[in-house]
Amino acid sequence: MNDTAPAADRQAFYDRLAPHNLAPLWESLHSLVSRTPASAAVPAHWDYDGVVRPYIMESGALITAKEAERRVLILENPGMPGQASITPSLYAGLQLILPGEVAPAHRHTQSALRFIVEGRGAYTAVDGERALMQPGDFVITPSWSWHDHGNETATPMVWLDGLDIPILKLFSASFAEPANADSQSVTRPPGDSPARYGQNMLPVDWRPSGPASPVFSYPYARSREALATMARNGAPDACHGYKLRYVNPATGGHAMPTIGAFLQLLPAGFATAPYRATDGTIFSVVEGEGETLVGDITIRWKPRDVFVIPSWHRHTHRAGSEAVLFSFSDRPVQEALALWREERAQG
Ligand code: GTQ
Repeated sequence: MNDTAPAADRQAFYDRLAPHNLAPLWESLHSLVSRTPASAAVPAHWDYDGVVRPYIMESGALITAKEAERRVLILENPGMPGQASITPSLYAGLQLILPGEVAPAHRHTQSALRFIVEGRGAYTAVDGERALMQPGDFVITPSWSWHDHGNETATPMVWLDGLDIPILKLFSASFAEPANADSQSVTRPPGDSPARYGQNMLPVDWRPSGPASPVFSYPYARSREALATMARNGAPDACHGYKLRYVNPATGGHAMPTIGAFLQLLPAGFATAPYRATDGTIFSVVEGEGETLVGDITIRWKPRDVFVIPSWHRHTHRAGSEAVLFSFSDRPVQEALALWREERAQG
């Protein structure tokens, strides 16, 4: 073979390789080892009130939470149809639980976060302790923790689920099991974990048993107040506005080892400087209206909408009114592997 071998000869060679489970690297080298990230995901936006909510409510009439086990509409990235992924590494869905329902207890090696979108007062129970949920609360169910969700209120409850399902799939490391009762027995009263681990103090002889945060509920009221105080007392970051990271108070690391989560405030009229990072990021709008420019796409968002910015897509946010955005990504994984990169402005 030389530089001038006819394409047909090469193809004939490839065809003879295939039955032996062999393939020529040189045909795919530059897409396998790209000069810059090439995500299969594309920027996408889900309009909650206009489009998604009616379908979620319709699902409530078709199947119970018990039969479904989890009654969720998956937010699937249009660049990755059929893959139950919002980015190549993360899954997102919107889960509905109606008054009187229980999503039965189970556990799995996937880590999950909940970000409350609608309704107030239903609970997620994690390892025997219930957290009552309000809009904007961030709740985690770490890998292998027992969890069930119940709604003893009079109104539907909807939250955004974020899980590392594609990461566990990549590693072929999924284990799951149901509990022997729909609702796990309550072994500690609500508020126990926040008292022990969430007051900038820790029980004196306590040692973490794993990487996940022992605080499994981060109420919106406290995070929102922190952002408001930051905004009163200092200048915003050019790329992020005022942005906080949810942490494991025992380590200062992310709340879970595979998913990082953030809450940011953008003052009315503020436009962020162009920014990109290697962690494709899912945003849930809590307050305010605005737009995000990514390439030649403009995503116009309002409260309860979800949108996704894939890896290495330069973007800017513009807040029409004061806005609060929740977001999550696989940043902790990339950081642990020393792969995470960002680029602020220019370029
Ligand atoms: O609540 O445990 O959206 O196991 C997907 C899988 C939620 C959950 C999802 C799950 C859950």
